[in-house]
Amino acid sequence: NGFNVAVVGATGAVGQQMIQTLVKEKFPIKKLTLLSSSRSAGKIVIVNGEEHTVLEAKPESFEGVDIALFSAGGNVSKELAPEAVKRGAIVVDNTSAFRMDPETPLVVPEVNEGDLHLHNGIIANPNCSTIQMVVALEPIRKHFGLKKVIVSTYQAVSGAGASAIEELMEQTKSILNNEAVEPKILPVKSDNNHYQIAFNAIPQIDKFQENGYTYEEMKMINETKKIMHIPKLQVSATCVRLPVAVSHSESVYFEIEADDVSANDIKALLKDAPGVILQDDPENQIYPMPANCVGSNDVFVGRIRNDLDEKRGFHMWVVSDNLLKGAAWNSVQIAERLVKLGLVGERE
Ligand code: 11C
Repeated sequence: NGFNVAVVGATGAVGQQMIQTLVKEKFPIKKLTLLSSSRSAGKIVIVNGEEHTVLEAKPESFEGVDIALFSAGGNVSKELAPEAVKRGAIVVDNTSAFRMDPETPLVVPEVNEGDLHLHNGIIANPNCSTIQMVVALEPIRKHFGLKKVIVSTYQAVSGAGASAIEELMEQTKSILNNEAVEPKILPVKSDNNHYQIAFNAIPQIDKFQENGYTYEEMKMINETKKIMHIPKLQVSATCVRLPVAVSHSESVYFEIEADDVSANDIKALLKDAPGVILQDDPENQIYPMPANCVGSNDVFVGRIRNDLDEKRGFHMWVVSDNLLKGAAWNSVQIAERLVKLGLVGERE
């Protein structure tokens, strides 16, 4: 009993975490199919002690598949997600291919699980930096209303894939050995210039758009409005890459609609919020840090304080494992919710 599950992009940084999360969360799997581009096909992946050969993803690969988790890049999703749907699968897509399509729900279960009912075969998993921010903002929106958000991110290199983690490690070693570095991947592999990430901070994640914002920044802006169902929300973002391997951090400024709300009210709310762990005790130097969040499915929040000039304005610090809540766990959580809501058919 269980479901036929396919993971597309099974050898990537997120794909690997998807497989581990399916196992860790004991997702009811009848058959697991691991798929990838032709480049990685043939690789062996061990799942629960069993060897699985990664197969090249083709339209026919999805025959008999109930749930397909995609994380192999937008072009693969654009080509193959509709093929999977045609063959009866529900797709949870962790790329930007369908996120802003009005017909495709963009879901973070703690925020807008109800949107799952509107699916047409594909559910989009938001960008990692968006997910952790909206998990922290949603309880605030619900109780006090939300008017404005300004976020600055401090993002881990794993967001740019396994090769970017390698680049950070190699550069760090070279610099410590007084050797020259030759950046090849960050900030964006396909862009013209590449910069050192070790001992540095790069204020570019993804390509620049005509309006001067990067695509990562525009994802945070547009996806937040869609997930939270507030098209008029004022949102701005500055996204920065740091020499951290895993877990994104964010400094979030937000303005609420309600009057007479204190930082303690916000803390009390977040203490019991789903998917949130409050770590906020400045006297004892307790606050979230990326190194402590790796491997956890939760979103960690701390440093909650009132703005000194704007009485409806607050600041907070939000950290989460970008490969888990930001990607693999949110996708598997969506799959779990689809099962619970009876939106995916179990096969005999
Ligand atoms: C990064 N946020 O840290 C990106 C990675 O749209 O799912 C996630 C890309 C995406 O580079």
